[in-house]
Amino acid sequence: MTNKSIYLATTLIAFVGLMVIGVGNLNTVFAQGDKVQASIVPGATTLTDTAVSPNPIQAKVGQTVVWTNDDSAFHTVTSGKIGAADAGKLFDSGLTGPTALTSKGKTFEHTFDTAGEIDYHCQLHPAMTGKVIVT
Ligand SMILES: [Cu+2]
Repeated sequence: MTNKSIYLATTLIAFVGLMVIGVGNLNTVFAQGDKVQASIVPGATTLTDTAVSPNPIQAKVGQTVVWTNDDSAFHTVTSGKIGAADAGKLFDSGLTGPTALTSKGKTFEHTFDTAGEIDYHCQLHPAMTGKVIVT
């Protein structure tokens, strides 16, 4: 390899690298506009279908719903109806781990890839129910 070809190869690698970084950032920018916010409201433990606002949550295919726990109690966002065989299969913030909504300010998010009406509930307070309508 000549010095010139090494120089060209290095320049090409650097250019491709910058392109990859650029496209990655672009995706991040667009993704931020594709988030739908929902709040687990203060006092949610005593509420039913008003425990999460808004209810239902409206989202478009490909959008990400972000649930924020604005209550002082621990909650879950668990797909399906309580006790259903498929409960928690699509999404579940869970009872443990990094996505668990253990305290105020914690968030959980899920991206909806297909249209439909998806029920969800809280495992700790089964009266808390909600729905996501994806169009
Ligand atoms: Cu709860």
